Amino acid sequence: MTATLGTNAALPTDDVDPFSHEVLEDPLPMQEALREAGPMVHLTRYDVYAFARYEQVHAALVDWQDFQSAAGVGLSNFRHEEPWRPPSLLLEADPPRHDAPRRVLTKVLGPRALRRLRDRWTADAEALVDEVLASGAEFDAVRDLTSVFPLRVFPDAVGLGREGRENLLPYGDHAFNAFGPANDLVERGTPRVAELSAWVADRCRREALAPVGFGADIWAASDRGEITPEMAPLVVRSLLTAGVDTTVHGLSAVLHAFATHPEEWQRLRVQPSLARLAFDEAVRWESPVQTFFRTATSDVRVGDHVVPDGSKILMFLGAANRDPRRWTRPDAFDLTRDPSGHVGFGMGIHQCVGQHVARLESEAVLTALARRVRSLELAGPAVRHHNNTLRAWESIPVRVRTA
Ligand code: 8QM
Repeated sequence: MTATLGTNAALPTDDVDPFSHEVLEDPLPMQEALREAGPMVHLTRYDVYAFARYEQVHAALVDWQDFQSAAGVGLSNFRHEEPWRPPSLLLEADPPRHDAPRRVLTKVLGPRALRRLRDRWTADAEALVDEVLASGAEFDAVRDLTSVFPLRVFPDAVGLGREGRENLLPYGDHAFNAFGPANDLVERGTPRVAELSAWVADRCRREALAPVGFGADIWAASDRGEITPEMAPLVVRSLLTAGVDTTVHGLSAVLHAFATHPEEWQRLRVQPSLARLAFDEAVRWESPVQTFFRTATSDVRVGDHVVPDGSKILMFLGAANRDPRRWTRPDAFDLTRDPSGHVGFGMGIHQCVGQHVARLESEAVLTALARRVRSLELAGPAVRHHNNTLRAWESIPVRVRTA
């Protein structure tokens, strides 16, 4: 039976707040409820249409024509609301405007650049892991490792000045909170927004960036006319927004996964080449980026229902990555599975342009650890960090036995 266009009779509804502290602490029960309620659920609290099943999340991600990004990929609808910062030329843009900046970043973060970084990052990871292990058998994996390594290697690769780098994580944390509703998490970040945004904008200027690095490469692309000089600083800003918190929390996810799955750690020790697969499986399992929104460009039919033109669609990437319709034993962190096809990096034209950078960072850290650490376990309760978009850890106390 087909419903009449414009009627949404029998569309399941839910008044859950996906951005409440209770859900952020443990989103899995809500995710299951939304998946089981149906292919699409109306979330009454925010008047948005939610997809929690893999099929619909994947379909929405690849359908940029019906589900646009240019009206914002957070709850805020740029058709009616002023964005908190000039929109990203990549994340918050649709074709054709999206494509030139995307092409530039694809090349800047491509295989050639990564080949130049691999040896250095491998040595940096080994040095950091040696430092941490020398400090004792117990440490905090977030404080000492996962929040340290990306900040040691990524800003240098961008060519960012040394001063003020402590601003990167707070800026990113706020940017990811700002995709959600204006709740207490956003309010807590608001006092520093002007200061942090001004610092980021200043650091994206050509004169502020090193002559070699991703930043300089982006500016060089503007010299070649691939993007305009006005676009260059905003493309650099995308690196600084998307490249730090995500890799910290991705690394935290994989370390927490191993600390709670000792048999998988043994598998990695025996076969360190599993490091890359392990990271992707952790990105599936934890989904450090939990959610993104789209906006319907017309009345869009989804199954028997209709998403009205201009309304917001909330895609639960984390829920899709644990959908039993797509994954066997979805809740298991399992190095014998093939995690490819997960939507933790998105899918389609906006799929994470920095994913190879993230994989290289995690490969360097995991390989260094696997060579030295015989066993890895929690030494106390891990503590969540709440963010409207990110699934994150504040603290992961671990105990290791070295080889
Ligand atoms: C999320 O500013 C940006 O272009 C940007 C910000 C955040 C992301 C991506 C891009 C997905 C990691």
